[in-house]
Amino acid sequence: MAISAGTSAGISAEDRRKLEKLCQKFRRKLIDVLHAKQTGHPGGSLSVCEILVSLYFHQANVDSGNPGDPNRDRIILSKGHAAPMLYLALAEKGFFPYGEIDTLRDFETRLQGHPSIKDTPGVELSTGPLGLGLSAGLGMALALRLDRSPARVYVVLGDGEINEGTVWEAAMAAAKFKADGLTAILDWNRVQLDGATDDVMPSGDLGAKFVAFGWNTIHCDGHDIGAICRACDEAAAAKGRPSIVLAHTVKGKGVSFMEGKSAWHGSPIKDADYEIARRELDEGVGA
Ligand SMILES: Cc1ncc(C[n+]2csc(CCOP(=O)(O)OP(=O)(O)O)c2C)c(N)n1
Ligand SMILES: [Mg+2]
Repeated sequence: MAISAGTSAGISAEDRRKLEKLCQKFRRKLIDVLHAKQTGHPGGSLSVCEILVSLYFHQANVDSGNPGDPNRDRIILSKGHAAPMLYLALAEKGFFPYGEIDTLRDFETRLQGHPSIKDTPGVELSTGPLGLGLSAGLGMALALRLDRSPARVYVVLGDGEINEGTVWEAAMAAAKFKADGLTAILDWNRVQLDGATDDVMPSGDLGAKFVAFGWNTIHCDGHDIGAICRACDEAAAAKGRPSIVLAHTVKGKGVSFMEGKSAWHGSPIKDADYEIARRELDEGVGA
């Protein structure tokens, strides 16, 4: 796909439109595969779609033709259960054939239920147990700085995930070490596995919390590709501290009956629901 990847100077209207189309394609394929497999995580995959597409197809320097480039940017999907959307992005980037997504969660597939650095080309960190990605990403950012690399590290977090104490240890350490090569992006959909995030564990004003921890904090609409790219540019320009993009999203985005519902965190998609979801995505309802 002819998109000016790896630039960090905003996104043109034409490129934005191409990426919006890519999101539509990914959402349809995601629903097809999760229905066919009767497994997976629709809600969190749909909510992170524009975030991953903005990173892989515009913001980050990631090239499947040169996967070992020491100066590549690193993208970590710390909320690893959204692996199906990650696999669609990696396939479209050319790390493996697009059709391989149809093997999702099959016995001996390279595309397991959660990302595996050992098995899946393009994956930078095995994730699934929540709370690990920010610490690992911080370590990568510090190592890259020692190597005088221009590469950035992007860590995509879930808002339920940040209940994990390790996230806040990493938040403290990232500020202490002035890790300005690190950008966290919070998929702030306000829903987690079995309820509203604020019912399970109230997190209050997350922007104020990260500011208090010494971070540069940027809010954006997490389904607006232009806004995500601008926020990431702003993050890259901030020196002497790490940045977090608080991306306001909707869990299940694009399928009306899934939107905002924890019931669709990890439920298999039955035939009748599949028909409705597919029709809505074809017609662009809710997207
Ligand atoms: C350490 C750990 N505890 C519990 C789980 C089970 N789990 C998987 S997803 C999830 C909820 C995550 O919610 P959130 O981070 O908000 O993700 P999203 O809404 O983006 O799907 C939980 C509790 C896990 N994977 N790891
Ligand atoms: Mg959530």
